[in-house]
Amino acid sequence: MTTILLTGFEPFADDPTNPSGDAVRLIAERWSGPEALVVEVLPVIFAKASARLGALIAQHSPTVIVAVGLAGGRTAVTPERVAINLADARIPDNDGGRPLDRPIIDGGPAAYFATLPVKAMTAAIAEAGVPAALSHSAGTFVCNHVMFTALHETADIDGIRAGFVHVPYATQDAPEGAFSLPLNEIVRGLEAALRAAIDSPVDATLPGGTLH
Ligand code: PCA
Repeated sequence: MTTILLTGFEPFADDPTNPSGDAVRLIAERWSGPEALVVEVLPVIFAKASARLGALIAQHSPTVIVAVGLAGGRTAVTPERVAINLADARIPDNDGGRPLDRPIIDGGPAAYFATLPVKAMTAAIAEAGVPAALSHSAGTFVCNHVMFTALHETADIDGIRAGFVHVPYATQDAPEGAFSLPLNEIVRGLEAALRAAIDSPVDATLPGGTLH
């Protein structure tokens, strides 16, 4: 049976919750297949998060990996196109770790493109009626770290596609004045993205670039 791996993150910084972790738990409860879905909430700790993801890949041999994280301040659900080989933490992770200007993989490539159909996923989120945009930077914190290591570990394995989606704050826990979406909209957007990731082995040819 085809297995899909979907991850979110625990809360970090000053936020009481993390909609990425809450959303993937809800998706697991509602999942009706036909693929098997493995869901896990990762720690916001550089080394632990990537090690756990590596262990899940080895244990379950998923064909599609979608990791999800919170990008507070974003105004849409955003599939990420690129992960860069750089850890540069503006804030400490949940274990106090704060790498600065460090490669994630010494001697590794500068970047990987997502191997998921990011434009088809963005279109599917929009079709579900949820604000959607393609992103060209996953930042330099734990989310980029997890995306980069997932792509590095799966680079030589045929038949595995991997990528990352950042989500805005959920309305119930958004800081005052911040853009947010109701958690159930985030869930619907992610479900649409996940379905597109599974069903579109080749990406759609659509506009999605940015001018700046
Ligand atoms: N967002 C952070 C790490 C965990 C999360 O949900 C990030 O964008 O790196």
